[in-house]
Parts: sequence; C-alpha cells; structure tokens
Amino acid sequence: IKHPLEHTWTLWYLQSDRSKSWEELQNEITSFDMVEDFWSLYTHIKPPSELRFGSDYSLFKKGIQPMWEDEANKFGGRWVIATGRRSKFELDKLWLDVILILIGESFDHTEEICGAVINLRGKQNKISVWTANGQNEGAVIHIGLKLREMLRLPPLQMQYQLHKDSMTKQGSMVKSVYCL
Ligand code: M7G
Repeated sequence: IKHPLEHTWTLWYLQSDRSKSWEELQNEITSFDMVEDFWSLYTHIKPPSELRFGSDYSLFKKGIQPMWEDEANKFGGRWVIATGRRSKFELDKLWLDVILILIGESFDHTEEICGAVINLRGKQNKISVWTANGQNEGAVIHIGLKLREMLRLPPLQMQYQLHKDSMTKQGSMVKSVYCL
C-alpha cells in the first residue's frame, strides 16, 4: 500500500535561456500525491547541485504556478534562506529537508504554504519557501520559526520578502519585512 500526502505537489524545472521569456522557461515535470511516488521521482532526477548555473527547481501545490502572478501567490511573499558556503552535499540535503517539511505538513498554518524554490546561482544559491499572504504576520512568523527549527538554521539567515517588492525591485536589493 502507498501512503497519501495531504496535497498533490507539482515539480517544475527552469533552465535559463536568453532567447525565451521567463514564463516560457518554466517546465512542469510531474505531480505526485503519495510518499512512495515522491521518492521514486526524487531518485530519478538530478540533485540541484548537479544542475547548471541559472537553473531552478520549484515544488508547488498542484494548481499553483511558481510565479508571483498566480492568484495564490500575488498577495504573498517568501522566506529566503541564505545557503551560504554549503557543500554540494549540504545544499542537496537542505533542499530535500525543505521538501520533506512541505509535503509532510506537520505544523500549523501549512495552508498558507504555496511551494518552495531553489535557484542555482553559484555563490548566490537560494532556497525559498513561498507563502500565500504576506499580511498574515502570525502565519508568516510561525512558518519561519518552524523552518528555522526543523532545518536547524542559525539565527538571521532567513529573510521574508513580499513578491510585490520583488516585482518592482530597482537594482538587486529587495527589502525584507522580517528576519529570523
Ligand atoms: P530570480 O530567478 O527569481 O532570481 O529572478 P535571481 O535574481 O537570483 O536570478 C530573476 C528574474 O526572473 C527576475 O528579475 C524576473 O525578471 C524573472 N522572474 C523571477 N520570478 C520569480 C518571476 C515571476 O514570478 N514572474 C515573472 N514574470 N518573472 C519572474
């Protein structure tokens, strides 16, 4: 027998290509709603550390596109985790841990979670967890604290940014509304 997850999740892959628009670069790979199906997918795809510079993986609840513009994301934001000087092994482990936390849904306010993204950008690799409502301070902080605890992150390595600020950013800095 297989073990069902609370939600169906969809994995997306983006490979950078200057000849296409950002939206066209998002490829939906597959969806799963069973623990065993997640593991067979996970063992068949490259770990993030093996992807090319400029690539992303995104894992979102089925029906939510991994974009600011999606109805589920447009009032939301993301907890960005600085991945710092992690080895490839540690980066892959952190991404796997984030996925397991998401699909396991074993804490409050998981209904606010939309998905997670890993951006492979060399020294600026980033992992972020996207939530639905950036004004829901209680849920945002609770989710941030849970992530920090479950991922055993040291303090001040997580910043919450609103998508509306990312959309309108001038230059490379996006202001963060919370830091944990
Ligand atoms: P990024 O890949 O999220 O991070 O954004 P990076 O700056 O570390 O590479 C790079 C660019 O991709 C943005 O400036 C946007 O042009 C585009 N982009 C990223 N996201 C997440 C979105 C999105 O959700 N919607 C749209 N339309 N463009 C996006």
